[in-house]
Amino acid sequence: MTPNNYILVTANSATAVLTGTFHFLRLLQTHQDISALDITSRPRIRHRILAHWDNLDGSIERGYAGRSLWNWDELPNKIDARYHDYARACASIGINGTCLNNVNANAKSLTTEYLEKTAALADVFRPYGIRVYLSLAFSAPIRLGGSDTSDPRDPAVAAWWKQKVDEIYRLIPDFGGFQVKANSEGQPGPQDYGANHDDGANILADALAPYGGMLLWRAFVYDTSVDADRAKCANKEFVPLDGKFRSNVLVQTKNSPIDFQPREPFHPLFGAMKQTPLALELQITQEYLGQSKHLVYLGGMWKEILDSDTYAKGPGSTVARIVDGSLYDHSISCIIGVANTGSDRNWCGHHFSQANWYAFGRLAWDYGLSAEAIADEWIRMTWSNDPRVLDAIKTMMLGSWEACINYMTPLGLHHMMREHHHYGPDPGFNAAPRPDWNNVYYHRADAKGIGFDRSSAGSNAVSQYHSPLREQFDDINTCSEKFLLWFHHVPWDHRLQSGRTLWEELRHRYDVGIAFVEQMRNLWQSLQARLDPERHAHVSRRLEQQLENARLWREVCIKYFGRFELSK
Ligand code: GCV
Repeated sequence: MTPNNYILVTANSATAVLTGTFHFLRLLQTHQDISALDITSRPRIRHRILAHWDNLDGSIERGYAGRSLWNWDELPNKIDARYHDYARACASIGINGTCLNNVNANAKSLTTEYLEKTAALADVFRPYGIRVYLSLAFSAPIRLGGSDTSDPRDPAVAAWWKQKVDEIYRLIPDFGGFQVKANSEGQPGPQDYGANHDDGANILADALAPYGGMLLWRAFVYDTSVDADRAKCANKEFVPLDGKFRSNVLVQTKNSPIDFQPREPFHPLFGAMKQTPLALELQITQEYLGQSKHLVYLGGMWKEILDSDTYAKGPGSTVARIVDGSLYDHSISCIIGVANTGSDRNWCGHHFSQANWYAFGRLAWDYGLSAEAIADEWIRMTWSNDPRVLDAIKTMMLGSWEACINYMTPLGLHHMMREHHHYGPDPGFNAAPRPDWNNVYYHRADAKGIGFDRSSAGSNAVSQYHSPLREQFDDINTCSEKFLLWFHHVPWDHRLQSGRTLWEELRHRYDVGIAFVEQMRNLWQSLQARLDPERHAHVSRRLEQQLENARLWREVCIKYFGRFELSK
């Protein structure tokens, strides 16, 4: 037999052989040349986790694809076939962890009854190389342990956590660790007792350490007493704690400072904590990007974040190099994506939302891949290798994120959606119980102009970025127009690069965004004969809804902002 007569997939572990095999299948499915394969691949980020905001009652916070996949009532006895399908899909794109429950956690998930259910899922996922993680309620020692405190400095509290973790590892020997949302949006945490994030994280980390478990402590905090600008709060709370966390703690940071808006600059915590590994949290479920009604491919958005240069150690200090641990030489690294899966037949509510699940896994494995290359793979494997189909869908996907920004929040606008459910526009909303839950807090439109002044003359959020970014963002003339209204309050008649005034440009952007959705609809129609009727019809209906909603964004926003512009 000559060497050309066989194909060898080999690796340093059984799971890695599985990953390699999936890679080979991908080459076949995407019609690649396999005559002279010589591929070596290793993940750039070690822990690649899906975070499910799934509640124990089967509902999903920010879930748009039906009920939770986990049927807690039937577990541990009944193992749904879909658990295997889920694990296979995750493994095929290199995902190696799943956090099963909502970060707004119910303490009940740590009871023995629920741990046995979790263990049954862990048994299903193990052969696919996927470890389970749990979100915990910091108040669990009170809720489950009968304690009157969950103060992390109380030795009895630490002992309670230790015995709970021991119990978990007896049931699930390869348990991954915990994800914690503490002192954030009303969740309990160490600050309830005058202790701090490091105290809280460290007792949990100490309990996990003997087993090699990891602690993901979220930095999504925005206490108004810390700073009046929500964007600045996380850095002000966490940077002083750098160096105080145990080595198995990662501070989990959203890609952007406010929330998962259609576009924001990268979170300034990246590059501000050198001694602490930072996990990057992305949102696959499209809470603020049209949910499962809009076709928005997020590959480009995540690339923009990962490729952003923080300049923390000079040029080339990208967010990706902070997350993968290479910039500050951390051996532990993690990326975590808020899942968009549910029990819908098509998994994600919209056939195209699957592309975001796929892109998350592929980028987590290799953030050097381009959004286009990932879209190309996904289209070939999901729809067709037919070049006409490929070209049309690629055009749709690659333009879809920028279109969404344009018809929702162009030029750096952010947080303008309807209250609670976050679908559709409500720029005038001003009735929330806290200022930074109001939309007027973010756009600050008045007769003079529009935008949040975070320059050195305003909230000075720019100071949380390294030079030369700080200076670029600070100056209205050098700040990238994509972040203009995120950093500046800009006069309505300020001229932009296009030669248009701000007001003209805003209106133009809404039109451009809508025109692209119309183009997507037309391209999709042109593919009717080439795709299966059922899926084609489903996506067609969704595109109509998207177009209608995009037009609503334009109508409501132009009407609302027009009042200020006219009064100038
Ligand atoms: C899980 C936003 C979402 C909440 C979410 C929160 C978080 O505020 O709207 O649903 O809660 O982020 O990430 O903790």
